[in-house]
Amino acid sequence: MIHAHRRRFAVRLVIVIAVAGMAAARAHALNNCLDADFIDRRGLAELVVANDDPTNPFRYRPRCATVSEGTRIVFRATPNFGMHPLYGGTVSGGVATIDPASPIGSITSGTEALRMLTDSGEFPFFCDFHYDQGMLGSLRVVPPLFADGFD
Ligand SMILES: [Cu+2]
Repeated sequence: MIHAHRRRFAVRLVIVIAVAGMAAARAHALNNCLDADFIDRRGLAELVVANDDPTNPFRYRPRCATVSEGTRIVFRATPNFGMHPLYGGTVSGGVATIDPASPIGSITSGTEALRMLTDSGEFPFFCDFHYDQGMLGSLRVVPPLFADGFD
């Protein structure tokens, strides 16, 4: 009897936390990345983010992704970052703001740059030349897949 009651409370608590979490995430919507836009790329050692769409050179692929803590992000630019300087930061209301605390930092030359995303959080980024053409995105970093006791 007591156990059943506890279980019901626990289930209710999980639902409340989940709803609160979704509301918080939706409120952010950094760099046009809505919750439904984030593709699940958790559990990978490495993720490549590149403007490699032949039909749209101003689009990052993936544009919005969820990765695990410790994922190595490979940013790739075509033809190079001199033409598509990338900064960690947000674009809101047409105004781009560099986040000096972002682990993405700035990438302004070459064709490839590595970034280790070790801490959980959301890390938006944009191309300084083309953000108003949709060249922006965001990475959500979450704890490792098996940190919750299911391993
Ligand atoms: Cu660009």
